[in-house]
Amino acid sequence: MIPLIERAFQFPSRTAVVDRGNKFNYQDLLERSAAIAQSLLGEQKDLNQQRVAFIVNPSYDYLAVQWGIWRAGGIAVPLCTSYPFPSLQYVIEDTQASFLIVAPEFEETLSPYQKSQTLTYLSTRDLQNYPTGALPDINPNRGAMILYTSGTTSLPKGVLSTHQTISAQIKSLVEAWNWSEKDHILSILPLHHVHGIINVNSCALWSGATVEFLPQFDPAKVFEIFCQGEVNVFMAVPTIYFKLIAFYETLPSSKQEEIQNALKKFRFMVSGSAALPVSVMEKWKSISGHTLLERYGMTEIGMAISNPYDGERRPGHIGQPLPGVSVRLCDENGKEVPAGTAGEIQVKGETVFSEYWGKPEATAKAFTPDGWFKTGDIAIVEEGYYRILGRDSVDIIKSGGYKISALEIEEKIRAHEAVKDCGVVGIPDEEWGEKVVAALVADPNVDISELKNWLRAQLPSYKIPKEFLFLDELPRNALGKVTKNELKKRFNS
Ligand code: MCA
Ligand code: AMP
Repeated sequence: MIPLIERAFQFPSRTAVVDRGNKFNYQDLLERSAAIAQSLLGEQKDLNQQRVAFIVNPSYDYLAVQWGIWRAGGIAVPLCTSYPFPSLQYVIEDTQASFLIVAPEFEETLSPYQKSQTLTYLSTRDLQNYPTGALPDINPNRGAMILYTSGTTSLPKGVLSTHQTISAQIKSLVEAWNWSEKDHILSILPLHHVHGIINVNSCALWSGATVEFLPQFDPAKVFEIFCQGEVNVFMAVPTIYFKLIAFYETLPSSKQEEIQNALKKFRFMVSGSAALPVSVMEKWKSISGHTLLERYGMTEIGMAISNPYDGERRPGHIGQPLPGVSVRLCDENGKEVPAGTAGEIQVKGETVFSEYWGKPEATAKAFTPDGWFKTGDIAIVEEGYYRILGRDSVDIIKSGGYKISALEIEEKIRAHEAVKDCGVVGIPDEEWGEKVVAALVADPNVDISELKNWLRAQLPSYKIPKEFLFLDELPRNALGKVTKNELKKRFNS
Protein backbone atom coordinates (compact mmCIF):
# COMPACT_ATOMS: atom_id res chain seq x y z
CA MET A 1 0.00 0.00 0.00
CA ILE A 2 1.31 3.43 -0.93
CA PRO A 3 -0.07 5.70 1.80
CA LEU A 4 -0.16 8.89 -0.33
CA ILE A 5 -2.09 7.18 -3.12
CA GLU A 6 -4.43 5.29 -0.78
CA ARG A 7 -5.59 8.58 0.65
CA ALA A 8 -6.73 9.80 -2.77
CA PHE A 9 -9.53 7.19 -2.76
CA GLN A 10 -11.13 9.13 0.11
CA PHE A 11 -11.83 12.25 -1.96
CA PRO A 12 -12.28 11.17 -5.61
CA SER A 13 -14.37 14.13 -6.71
CA ARG A 14 -12.27 16.88 -5.17
CA THR A 15 -10.09 18.95 -7.51
CA ALA A 16 -6.53 17.62 -7.27
CA VAL A 17 -4.85 19.64 -10.00
CA VAL A 18 -5.30 22.84 -11.99
CA ASP A 19 -3.00 22.85 -15.02
CA ARG A 20 -3.15 25.48 -17.78
CA GLY A 21 -6.85 26.11 -17.15
CA ASN A 22 -7.79 22.40 -16.99
CA LYS A 23 -9.06 20.84 -13.79
CA PHE A 24 -8.45 17.21 -12.80
CA ASN A 25 -10.01 15.54 -9.78
CA TYR A 26 -8.48 12.78 -7.65
CA GLN A 27 -10.41 10.13 -9.57
CA ASP A 28 -8.82 11.39 -12.82
CA LEU A 29 -5.37 11.21 -11.26
CA LEU A 30 -6.03 7.70 -9.94
CA GLU A 31 -7.28 6.46 -13.31
CA ARG A 32 -4.53 8.06 -15.34
CA SER A 33 -1.76 6.86 -13.02
CA ALA A 34 -3.24 3.32 -13.05
CA ALA A 35 -3.16 3.33 -16.86
CA ILE A 36 0.47 4.50 -16.84
CA ALA A 37 1.32 1.79 -14.30
CA GLN A 38 -0.28 -0.81 -16.58
CA SER A 39 1.62 0.34 -19.62
CA LEU A 40 4.91 0.23 -17.68
CA LEU A 41 4.13 -3.24 -16.38
CA GLY A 42 3.21 -4.76 -19.71
CA GLU A 43 3.50 -8.49 -19.03
CA GLN A 44 5.25 -8.02 -15.65
CA LYS A 45 3.27 -8.23 -12.40
CA ASP A 46 5.46 -5.84 -10.43
CA LEU A 47 8.41 -3.64 -11.40
CA ASN A 48 10.03 -4.73 -8.14
CA GLN A 49 11.90 -1.50 -7.52
CA GLN A 50 13.29 -1.15 -11.03
CA ARG A 51 14.29 2.45 -11.54
CA VAL A 52 12.15 4.54 -13.86
CA ALA A 53 13.73 7.84 -14.86
CA PHE A 54 11.32 10.46 -16.19
CA ILE A 55 11.57 13.94 -17.60
CA VAL A 56 8.28 15.82 -17.64
CA ASN A 57 7.68 19.51 -16.93
CA PRO A 58 5.79 20.31 -13.71
CA SER A 59 2.19 19.46 -14.65
CA TYR A 60 -0.70 17.05 -14.20
CA ASP A 61 1.24 14.67 -16.49
CA TYR A 62 4.23 14.80 -14.13
CA LEU A 63 2.06 13.70 -11.19
CA ALA A 64 0.34 10.97 -13.21
CA VAL A 65 3.72 9.57 -14.31
CA GLN A 66 5.16 9.75 -10.77
CA TRP A 67 2.15 7.96 -9.27
CA GLY A 68 2.09 5.52 -12.20
CA ILE A 69 5.69 4.49 -11.54
CA TRP A 70 4.92 4.01 -7.85
CA ARG A 71 1.76 2.01 -8.53
CA ALA A 72 3.69 -0.31 -10.88
CA GLY A 73 6.20 -0.97 -8.08
CA GLY A 74 9.02 1.11 -9.56
CA ILE A 75 11.41 3.63 -8.01
CA ALA A 76 10.75 7.10 -9.46
CA VAL A 77 13.80 9.06 -10.63
CA PRO A 78 12.67 12.56 -11.63
CA LEU A 79 15.15 14.26 -13.96
CA CYS A 80 15.98 17.96 -13.90
CA THR A 81 14.37 19.61 -16.92
CA SER A 82 17.23 22.10 -17.35
CA TYR A 83 20.05 19.54 -17.44
CA PRO A 84 22.13 19.11 -20.58
CA PHE A 85 22.56 15.55 -21.89
CA PRO A 86 25.72 14.58 -19.93
CA SER A 87 24.10 15.49 -16.56
CA LEU A 88 20.96 13.50 -17.46
CA GLN A 89 23.06 10.58 -18.64
CA TYR A 90 24.90 10.52 -15.31
CA VAL A 91 21.63 10.14 -13.36
CA ILE A 92 20.09 7.62 -15.79
CA GLU A 93 23.18 5.45 -15.71
CA ASP A 94 23.98 5.86 -12.01
CA THR A 95 20.49 4.58 -11.13
CA GLN A 96 20.76 1.83 -13.78
CA ALA A 97 17.30 2.87 -14.91
CA SER A 98 15.27 0.18 -16.70
CA PHE A 99 12.84 2.71 -18.18
CA LEU A 100 13.13 6.27 -19.39
CA ILE A 101 9.91 8.26 -19.83
CA VAL A 102 10.29 11.39 -21.93
CA ALA A 103 7.80 14.22 -22.55
CA PRO A 104 7.74 15.47 -26.18
CA GLU A 105 9.73 18.66 -25.48
CA PHE A 106 12.73 16.60 -24.24
CA GLU A 107 12.75 13.95 -26.98
CA GLU A 108 15.49 15.66 -28.96
CA THR A 109 17.83 15.96 -25.95
CA LEU A 110 17.30 12.33 -24.99
CA SER A 111 17.24 10.91 -28.51
CA PRO A 112 20.53 8.99 -27.93
CA TYR A 113 18.47 6.66 -25.69
CA GLN A 114 15.76 5.97 -28.25
CA LYS A 115 17.43 2.81 -29.47
CA SER A 116 19.03 1.90 -26.16
CA GLN A 117 19.81 -1.75 -25.46
CA THR A 118 19.92 -1.17 -21.71
CA LEU A 119 16.61 0.58 -21.05
CA THR A 120 13.10 0.87 -22.42
CA TYR A 121 12.57 4.32 -23.89
CA LEU A 122 8.98 5.57 -23.69
CA SER A 123 7.45 8.80 -24.84
CA THR A 124 4.66 10.11 -22.59
CA ARG A 125 2.60 9.78 -25.79
CA ASP A 126 3.04 5.98 -25.52
CA LEU A 127 1.44 5.96 -22.08
CA GLN A 128 -2.09 6.93 -23.13
CA ASN A 129 -5.27 4.85 -22.82
CA TYR A 130 -3.87 1.57 -21.60
CA PRO A 131 -6.47 -0.99 -20.40
CA THR A 132 -6.81 -1.29 -16.63
CA GLY A 133 -5.94 -4.43 -14.68
CA ALA A 134 -4.62 -5.53 -11.31
CA LEU A 135 -1.78 -3.53 -9.84
CA PRO A 136 0.79 -4.94 -7.42
CA ASP A 137 0.44 -4.51 -3.67
CA ILE A 138 3.34 -2.32 -2.60
CA ASN A 139 4.98 -2.69 0.80
CA PRO A 140 5.68 0.86 2.09
CA ASN A 141 9.17 -0.23 3.15
CA ARG A 142 10.16 -0.51 -0.48
CA GLY A 143 12.23 2.08 -2.33
CA ALA A 144 10.09 4.86 -3.84
CA MET A 145 12.28 7.67 -5.11
CA ILE A 146 15.88 8.65 -5.85
CA LEU A 147 16.73 12.36 -5.84
CA TYR A 148 20.20 13.65 -6.71
CA THR A 149 22.03 16.03 -4.44
CA SER A 150 25.47 17.59 -4.63
CA GLY A 151 27.82 17.18 -1.76
CA THR A 152 31.47 17.25 -0.87
CA THR A 153 32.31 14.84 -3.68
CA SER A 154 32.48 16.05 -7.26
CA LEU A 155 29.68 13.79 -8.49
CA PRO A 156 26.11 14.14 -7.20
CA LYS A 157 24.76 11.30 -5.06
CA GLY A 158 21.35 9.62 -5.37
CA VAL A 159 19.29 9.79 -2.18
CA LEU A 160 16.94 6.80 -1.84
CA SER A 161 13.69 7.16 0.12
CA THR A 162 11.01 4.58 0.76
CA HIS A 163 7.24 5.16 0.66
CA GLN A 164 7.38 5.08 4.44
CA THR A 165 9.99 7.84 4.53
CA ILE A 166 7.93 9.96 2.15
CA SER A 167 4.77 9.43 4.21
CA ALA A 168 6.60 10.36 7.42
CA GLN A 169 7.92 13.55 5.80
CA ILE A 170 4.44 14.50 4.58
CA LYS A 171 2.65 13.67 7.86
CA SER A 172 5.08 15.75 9.88
CA LEU A 173 4.41 18.85 7.73
CA VAL A 174 0.65 18.32 7.39
CA GLU A 175 0.42 18.27 11.19
CA ALA A 176 2.82 21.15 11.83
CA TRP A 177 1.39 23.49 9.19
CA ASN A 178 -2.32 22.62 9.53
CA TRP A 179 -2.84 21.44 5.94
CA SER A 180 -6.48 20.79 5.00
CA GLU A 181 -8.59 19.97 1.97
CA LYS A 182 -9.51 23.65 1.71
CA ASP A 183 -5.96 24.52 0.70
CA HIS A 184 -4.92 25.50 -2.82
CA ILE A 185 -1.17 25.82 -3.47
CA LEU A 186 0.74 27.22 -6.43
CA SER A 187 3.44 24.76 -7.54
CA ILE A 188 6.28 26.64 -9.23
CA LEU A 189 9.38 24.85 -7.97
CA PRO A 190 11.37 22.33 -10.00
CA LEU A 191 10.16 18.78 -9.37
CA HIS A 192 13.42 16.90 -8.90
CA HIS A 193 13.84 18.15 -5.32
CA VAL A 194 12.13 17.60 -1.97
CA HIS A 195 10.85 21.18 -1.68
CA GLY A 196 8.57 20.94 -4.73
CA ILE A 197 7.85 17.21 -4.57
CA ILE A 198 7.10 16.74 -0.86
CA ASN A 199 6.40 20.11 0.78
CA VAL A 200 4.27 21.47 -2.07
CA ASN A 201 2.70 18.70 -4.17
CA SER A 202 2.60 15.72 -1.84
CA CYS A 203 1.41 17.58 1.28
CA ALA A 204 -1.41 19.08 -0.79
CA LEU A 205 -2.41 15.74 -2.35
CA TRP A 206 -2.25 13.97 1.02
CA SER A 207 -4.73 16.54 2.35
CA GLY A 208 -7.22 16.43 -0.51
CA ALA A 209 -6.22 19.97 -1.43
CA THR A 210 -5.54 21.46 -4.90
CA VAL A 211 -2.18 21.87 -6.65
CA GLU A 212 -2.09 24.54 -9.34
CA PHE A 213 0.86 24.39 -11.73
CA LEU A 214 2.90 27.17 -13.24
CA PRO A 215 5.64 25.23 -15.05
CA GLN A 216 8.15 28.06 -15.26
CA PHE A 217 8.68 30.75 -12.63
CA ASP A 218 7.56 34.14 -13.89
CA PRO A 219 6.78 36.92 -11.37
CA ALA A 220 4.06 38.52 -13.52
CA LYS A 221 2.24 35.21 -13.91
CA VAL A 222 2.63 34.35 -10.22
CA PHE A 223 0.97 37.63 -9.20
CA GLU A 224 -1.69 37.20 -11.88
CA ILE A 225 -2.63 33.80 -10.41
CA PHE A 226 -2.53 35.17 -6.85
CA CYS A 227 -4.96 37.91 -7.88
CA GLN A 228 -7.46 35.31 -9.15
CA GLY A 229 -8.11 34.58 -5.45
CA GLU A 230 -8.00 30.76 -5.43
CA VAL A 231 -4.45 30.15 -4.16
CA ASN A 232 -4.10 30.42 -0.37
CA VAL A 233 -0.72 28.72 0.33
CA PHE A 234 2.66 29.50 -1.20
CA MET A 235 6.13 28.01 -0.70
CA ALA A 236 9.35 29.12 -2.34
CA VAL A 237 13.07 29.70 -1.96
CA PRO A 238 14.34 33.13 -0.79
CA THR A 239 15.51 34.05 -4.33
CA ILE A 240 11.92 33.72 -5.57
CA TYR A 241 10.66 36.12 -2.88
CA PHE A 242 13.52 38.46 -3.82
CA LYS A 243 12.49 38.34 -7.50
CA LEU A 244 8.79 38.79 -6.67
CA ILE A 245 9.59 41.84 -4.55
CA ALA A 246 11.80 43.32 -7.31
CA PHE A 247 9.00 42.89 -9.86
CA TYR A 248 6.31 44.21 -7.48
CA GLU A 249 8.35 47.38 -7.01
CA THR A 250 8.15 48.13 -10.74
CA LEU A 251 4.31 48.01 -10.75
CA PRO A 252 1.95 51.00 -10.61
CA SER A 253 0.36 51.57 -7.19
CA SER A 254 -3.11 50.42 -8.33
CA LYS A 255 -1.67 47.01 -9.30
CA GLN A 256 0.36 46.89 -6.08
CA GLU A 257 -2.81 47.47 -4.09
CA GLU A 258 -4.62 44.66 -5.93
CA ILE A 259 -1.72 42.28 -5.14
CA GLN A 260 -1.61 43.36 -1.50
CA ASN A 261 -5.31 42.65 -1.10
CA ALA A 262 -4.97 39.22 -2.71
CA LEU A 263 -1.98 38.22 -0.55
CA LYS A 264 -3.66 39.24 2.70
CA LYS A 265 -6.22 36.46 2.18
CA PHE A 266 -3.57 33.70 2.10
CA ARG A 267 -3.46 31.14 4.93
CA PHE A 268 0.34 31.12 5.13
CA MET A 269 3.56 31.38 3.16
CA VAL A 270 6.81 29.48 3.61
CA SER A 271 10.46 30.11 2.75
CA GLY A 272 13.18 27.49 2.77
CA SER A 273 16.05 25.66 1.01
CA ALA A 274 18.43 28.51 1.90
CA ALA A 275 18.76 31.23 4.53
CA LEU A 276 16.02 33.85 4.29
CA PRO A 277 17.59 37.31 4.55
CA VAL A 278 15.82 39.39 7.21
CA SER A 279 15.50 42.23 4.66
CA VAL A 280 13.52 39.98 2.30
CA MET A 281 11.33 38.76 5.17
CA GLU A 282 10.54 42.35 6.21
CA LYS A 283 9.85 43.62 2.68
CA TRP A 284 7.57 40.65 1.98
CA LYS A 285 5.70 41.36 5.22
CA SER A 286 5.15 44.97 4.21
CA ILE A 287 3.69 43.81 0.87
CA SER A 288 1.70 40.77 1.93
CA GLY A 289 1.02 41.28 5.62
CA HIS A 290 2.52 37.80 6.21
CA THR A 291 5.54 36.86 8.30
CA LEU A 292 7.14 34.18 6.16
CA LEU A 293 7.45 30.86 7.95
CA GLU A 294 11.10 29.83 7.57
CA ARG A 295 11.99 26.17 7.88
CA TYR A 296 15.10 24.02 7.41
CA GLY A 297 15.48 20.77 5.50
CA MET A 298 17.74 18.68 3.33
CA THR A 299 17.24 16.11 0.57
CA GLU A 300 18.38 13.33 2.89
CA ILE A 301 16.02 14.18 5.76
CA GLY A 302 13.06 16.08 4.33
CA MET A 303 12.14 18.91 6.69
CA ALA A 304 13.67 18.86 10.16
CA ILE A 305 13.23 22.24 11.84
CA SER A 306 10.52 24.84 11.37
CA ASN A 307 9.32 28.09 12.83
CA PRO A 308 5.92 27.61 14.45
CA TYR A 309 2.69 27.86 12.48
CA ASP A 310 1.06 29.46 15.52
CA GLY A 311 3.38 31.51 17.64
CA GLU A 312 6.38 33.69 16.95
CA ARG A 313 8.23 33.23 13.62
CA ARG A 314 11.62 34.61 14.50
CA PRO A 315 13.61 36.39 11.76
CA GLY A 316 17.02 34.84 11.04
CA HIS A 317 16.02 31.62 12.85
CA ILE A 318 14.67 28.29 11.64
CA GLY A 319 12.55 27.39 14.68
CA GLN A 320 12.21 24.06 16.47
CA PRO A 321 12.29 20.35 15.48
CA LEU A 322 9.21 19.19 13.57
CA PRO A 323 6.88 16.44 14.85
CA GLY A 324 8.52 13.01 14.67
CA VAL A 325 12.00 14.44 14.04
CA SER A 326 14.79 14.20 16.65
CA VAL A 327 17.52 16.82 16.40
CA ARG A 328 20.77 17.29 18.32
CA LEU A 329 23.85 19.51 17.98
CA CYS A 330 27.26 17.84 18.21
CA ASP A 331 30.91 18.84 18.21
CA GLU A 332 33.49 17.40 15.79
CA ASN A 333 34.00 14.41 18.10
CA GLY A 334 30.33 13.54 17.87
CA LYS A 335 29.62 14.68 21.45
CA GLU A 336 26.44 16.65 22.08
CA VAL A 337 27.34 20.29 22.80
CA PRO A 338 26.16 22.09 25.95
CA ALA A 339 23.15 24.45 25.60
CA GLY A 340 24.01 27.72 23.91
CA THR A 341 27.01 26.28 22.03
CA ALA A 342 27.29 25.85 18.28
CA GLY A 343 27.37 22.34 16.83
CA GLU A 344 26.57 20.26 13.77
CA ILE A 345 22.86 19.51 13.27
CA GLN A 346 22.28 15.75 13.47
CA VAL A 347 18.91 14.21 12.72
CA LYS A 348 17.15 10.93 13.47
CA GLY A 349 13.65 9.68 12.74
CA GLU A 350 11.39 8.03 10.18
CA THR A 351 11.83 11.02 7.87
CA VAL A 352 15.50 10.19 7.22
CA PHE A 353 16.51 8.57 3.90
CA SER A 354 17.65 4.96 3.53
CA GLU A 355 20.93 5.16 1.63
CA TYR A 356 22.97 6.88 -1.04
CA TRP A 357 22.19 4.82 -4.11
CA GLY A 358 25.02 2.37 -4.81
CA LYS A 359 27.36 4.14 -2.38
CA PRO A 360 27.51 2.12 0.85
CA GLU A 361 30.70 3.85 2.03
CA ALA A 362 29.22 7.32 1.59
CA THR A 363 26.08 6.15 3.42
CA ALA A 364 28.11 4.77 6.34
CA LYS A 365 30.13 7.99 6.54
CA ALA A 366 26.98 10.12 6.64
CA PHE A 367 25.68 8.54 9.87
CA THR A 368 27.10 8.34 13.40
CA PRO A 369 27.60 4.84 14.84
CA ASP A 370 24.33 5.30 16.77
CA GLY A 371 22.35 6.17 13.66
CA TRP A 372 22.16 9.99 13.55
CA PHE A 373 22.44 11.63 10.12
CA LYS A 374 25.21 14.24 10.00
CA THR A 375 23.90 17.25 8.04
CA GLY A 376 27.14 19.25 7.92
CA ASP A 377 25.15 22.37 8.87
CA ILE A 378 26.29 24.24 11.96
CA ALA A 379 23.67 25.77 14.24
CA ILE A 380 23.07 27.17 17.69
CA VAL A 381 19.93 27.31 19.84
CA GLU A 382 19.01 30.78 21.08
CA GLU A 383 16.02 31.14 23.42
CA GLY A 384 14.57 27.90 22.08
CA TYR A 385 15.03 28.78 18.38
CA TYR A 386 17.65 27.15 16.17
CA ARG A 387 19.79 29.48 14.07
CA ILE A 388 22.04 28.30 11.20
CA LEU A 389 25.57 29.65 11.43
CA GLY A 390 27.08 28.03 8.34
CA ARG A 391 28.28 24.77 6.85
CA ASP A 392 31.25 22.59 7.60
CA SER A 393 32.32 22.58 3.93
CA VAL A 394 33.28 25.54 1.75
CA ASP A 395 32.83 23.35 -1.31
CA ILE A 396 29.04 23.34 -1.03
CA ILE A 397 27.35 26.39 -2.51
CA LYS A 398 23.63 27.26 -2.25
CA SER A 399 22.50 29.42 -5.15
CA GLY A 400 18.82 30.24 -5.60
CA GLY A 401 17.97 27.18 -3.49
CA TYR A 402 20.07 24.78 -5.57
CA LYS A 403 22.91 22.94 -3.83
CA ILE A 404 26.00 23.05 -5.99
CA SER A 405 29.36 21.33 -5.57
CA ALA A 406 32.36 23.59 -6.25
CA LEU A 407 34.40 20.44 -6.93
CA GLU A 408 32.13 19.30 -9.76
CA ILE A 409 32.49 22.64 -11.54
CA GLU A 410 36.26 22.80 -10.96
CA GLU A 411 36.67 19.35 -12.46
CA LYS A 412 34.83 20.40 -15.61
CA ILE A 413 36.69 23.73 -15.99
CA ARG A 414 40.08 22.06 -15.52
CA ALA A 415 39.33 19.88 -18.54
CA HIS A 416 39.31 22.97 -20.79
CA GLU A 417 42.50 23.17 -22.85
CA ALA A 418 43.29 26.80 -21.95
CA VAL A 419 42.94 26.25 -18.19
CA LYS A 420 45.84 25.10 -16.01
CA ASP A 421 43.98 25.26 -12.72
CA CYS A 422 40.92 26.78 -11.13
CA GLY A 423 39.13 27.34 -7.85
CA VAL A 424 35.36 27.71 -7.52
CA VAL A 425 33.68 29.36 -4.54
CA GLY A 426 30.33 30.86 -3.54
CA ILE A 427 30.30 34.51 -2.56
CA PRO A 428 27.42 36.28 -0.77
CA ASP A 429 24.82 37.69 -3.14
CA GLU A 430 21.57 39.51 -2.40
CA GLU A 431 19.59 37.79 -5.15
CA TRP A 432 21.02 34.25 -5.22
CA GLY A 433 22.10 33.90 -1.58
CA GLU A 434 25.46 32.72 -2.83
CA LYS A 435 26.85 33.32 -6.30
CA VAL A 436 29.10 30.79 -8.05
CA VAL A 437 32.39 32.39 -9.14
CA ALA A 438 35.63 30.92 -10.50
CA ALA A 439 39.30 31.90 -10.31
CA LEU A 440 41.32 30.71 -13.29
CA VAL A 441 45.00 30.06 -13.74
CA ALA A 442 44.83 30.14 -17.51
CA ASP A 443 45.94 31.61 -20.76
CA PRO A 444 44.84 35.26 -20.27
CA ASN A 445 43.54 35.33 -23.85
CA VAL A 446 40.93 32.66 -23.13
CA ASP A 447 37.55 33.83 -24.35
CA ILE A 448 35.21 33.72 -21.33
CA SER A 449 32.03 33.55 -23.36
CA GLU A 450 33.48 30.60 -25.32
CA LEU A 451 34.44 28.96 -22.01
CA LYS A 452 30.89 29.50 -20.68
CA ASN A 453 29.33 28.00 -23.80
CA TRP A 454 31.68 25.05 -23.58
CA LEU A 455 30.59 24.54 -19.95
CA ARG A 456 26.91 24.87 -20.84
CA ALA A 457 27.13 21.72 -22.93
CA GLN A 458 28.13 19.82 -19.79
CA LEU A 459 26.49 21.55 -16.85
CA PRO A 460 23.07 23.12 -16.23
CA SER A 461 23.26 26.88 -16.61
CA TYR A 462 22.66 27.59 -12.89
CA LYS A 463 26.03 25.91 -12.16
CA ILE A 464 27.97 28.11 -14.59
CA PRO A 465 30.11 30.66 -12.70
CA LYS A 466 28.70 34.17 -12.96
CA GLU A 467 32.14 35.81 -12.59
CA PHE A 468 35.66 34.79 -13.59
CA LEU A 469 38.92 36.13 -12.21
CA PHE A 470 42.40 35.49 -13.63
CA LEU A 471 45.12 34.73 -11.08
CA ASP A 472 48.78 33.81 -11.53
CA GLU A 473 48.29 31.13 -8.92
CA LEU A 474 45.62 29.99 -6.48
CA PRO A 475 46.13 30.81 -2.79
CA ARG A 476 47.30 27.66 -0.99
CA ASN A 477 48.22 26.67 2.57
CA ALA A 478 51.48 25.03 3.67
CA LEU A 479 50.10 21.63 2.65
CA GLY A 480 49.37 22.88 -0.87
CA LYS A 481 45.56 22.88 -0.41
CA VAL A 482 43.66 25.77 -1.99
CA THR A 483 42.49 28.13 0.76
CA LYS A 484 38.95 28.81 -0.33
CA ASN A 485 38.22 31.46 2.30
CA GLU A 486 41.24 33.38 1.04
CA LEU A 487 40.02 32.91 -2.52
CA LYS A 488 36.61 34.33 -1.64
CA LYS A 489 38.29 37.52 -0.42
CA ARG A 490 39.91 38.03 -3.84
CA PHE A 491 36.44 38.36 -5.36
CA ASN A 492 35.30 40.86 -2.79
CA SER A 493 38.34 43.09 -3.18
C1 MCA B 1 18.49 30.21 -12.66
N1 MCA B 1 19.70 30.80 -12.83
C2 MCA B 1 20.42 30.62 -11.74
C3 MCA B 1 19.60 29.89 -10.85
N2 MCA B 1 18.41 29.66 -11.45
N3 MCA B 1 21.66 31.01 -11.42
C4 MCA B 1 22.11 30.66 -10.21
N4 MCA B 1 21.39 29.96 -9.31
C5 MCA B 1 20.13 29.56 -9.60
N5 MCA B 1 19.41 28.88 -8.71
C6 MCA B 1 20.19 31.51 -14.01
C7 MCA B 1 20.11 30.66 -15.23
O1 MCA B 1 21.26 29.89 -15.32
C8 MCA B 1 19.99 31.68 -16.33
O2 MCA B 1 21.28 32.19 -16.61
C9 MCA B 1 19.19 32.80 -15.67
O3 MCA B 1 19.33 32.62 -14.26
C10 MCA B 1 17.72 32.72 -16.01
O4 MCA B 1 17.28 31.38 -15.86
P1 MCA B 1 15.79 31.02 -15.51
O5 MCA B 1 15.67 29.55 -15.43
O6 MCA B 1 14.87 31.79 -16.38
O7 MCA B 1 15.70 31.62 -14.05
P2 MCA B 1 14.51 31.67 -13.09
O8 MCA B 1 13.32 30.98 -13.67
O9 MCA B 1 14.33 33.07 -12.63
O10 MCA B 1 15.04 30.73 -11.89
C11 MCA B 1 15.34 31.18 -10.66
C12 MCA B 1 14.67 30.26 -9.64
C13 MCA B 1 15.22 28.83 -9.81
C14 MCA B 1 13.14 30.24 -9.87
C15 MCA B 1 14.97 30.82 -8.29
O11 MCA B 1 16.61 28.83 -9.60
C16 MCA B 1 14.56 27.85 -8.90
O12 MCA B 1 13.47 27.34 -9.20
N6 MCA B 1 15.18 27.56 -7.72
C17 MCA B 1 14.59 26.66 -6.75
C18 MCA B 1 15.43 25.44 -6.57
C19 MCA B 1 14.79 24.48 -5.58
O13 MCA B 1 13.62 24.11 -5.67
N7 MCA B 1 15.59 24.08 -4.62
C20 MCA B 1 15.11 23.15 -3.63
C21 MCA B 1 16.23 22.19 -3.36
P3 MCA B 1 21.75 32.49 -18.10
O14 MCA B 1 20.86 33.62 -18.53
O15 MCA B 1 23.19 32.88 -17.96
O16 MCA B 1 21.52 31.24 -18.86
S1 MCA B 1 16.58 22.16 -1.68
C22 MCA B 1 15.55 21.05 -1.03
O17 MCA B 1 14.70 20.46 -1.67
C23 MCA B 1 15.72 20.95 0.46
C24 MCA B 1 15.18 19.65 0.94
C25 MCA B 1 15.01 22.10 1.14
O18 MCA B 1 15.38 22.48 2.25
O19 MCA B 1 14.07 22.62 0.54
P1 AMP C 1 19.60 20.17 -0.47
O1 AMP C 1 20.69 19.22 -0.38
O2 AMP C 1 19.45 20.80 -1.80
O3 AMP C 1 18.45 19.47 0.04
O4 AMP C 1 19.92 21.37 0.47
C1 AMP C 1 19.91 21.25 1.85
C2 AMP C 1 20.70 22.37 2.46
O5 AMP C 1 20.03 23.62 2.25
C3 AMP C 1 20.85 22.25 3.94
O6 AMP C 1 21.87 21.36 4.28
C4 AMP C 1 21.14 23.69 4.33
O7 AMP C 1 22.51 23.98 4.15
C5 AMP C 1 20.34 24.49 3.32
N1 AMP C 1 19.08 25.01 3.90
C6 AMP C 1 17.84 24.52 3.78
N2 AMP C 1 16.95 25.30 4.43
C7 AMP C 1 17.66 26.30 4.99
C8 AMP C 1 17.34 27.44 5.79
N3 AMP C 1 16.09 27.74 6.13
N4 AMP C 1 18.35 28.24 6.19
C9 AMP C 1 19.63 27.99 5.84
N5 AMP C 1 19.99 26.94 5.08
C10 AMP C 1 19.02 26.11 4.66
